Amino acid sequence: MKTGIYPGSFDPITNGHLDIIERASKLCDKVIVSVLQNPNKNSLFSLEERVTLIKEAVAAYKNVTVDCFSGLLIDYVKKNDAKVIIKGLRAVSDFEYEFQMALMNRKLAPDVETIFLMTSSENSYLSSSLVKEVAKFGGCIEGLVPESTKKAIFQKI
Ligand code: COD
Repeated sequence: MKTGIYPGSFDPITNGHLDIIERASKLCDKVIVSVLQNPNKNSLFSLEERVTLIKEAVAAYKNVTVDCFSGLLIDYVKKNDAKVIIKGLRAVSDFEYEFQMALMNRKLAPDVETIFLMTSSENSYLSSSLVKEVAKFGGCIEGLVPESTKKAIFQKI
């Protein structure tokens, strides 16, 4: 597998995302983690902050780079000459939405495959929004996000 694109909002990156990135980096020659620039979404972190936090978290993986995109994912995938989209799957609730997106992306570009990596059991309940909510109300987010992300969340809140 050559270049794999792992897209997402990453607001912010969690250990669930990081686990998918680490596993994808063993399957692909190169992984591009790409943050969606979505001005309509009310994000806690700016695009630049999200990119910086991911860069800090993936520094140890030499074949992983971090980027951002706007517009259609499939156009970005083609622009990077990639043939693989990497997605993480948690519960059944992820499946319906991801399945729909995978089919639409295949319709738009039949030669691009979406590969799903199952979450690790210890991360199956983890999402960026839950982490933000727990932190907002003073709960412990130790072990749920990379260390530098944890600091950044508490600085923001
Ligand atoms: N364990 C495993 N995987 C996880 C975990 C976890 N704990 N948490 C999240 N993930 C996976 C998600 O399932 C997803 O695959 C990925 O990590 C990113 O997650 P998020 O929540 O940061 O990002 P999303 O789901 O909001 O990202 C959605 C996209 C940006 C990929 C999507 O909206 C998109 O492609 N938008 C571009 C516009 C477009 O092309 N639209 C048409 C689509 S057909």
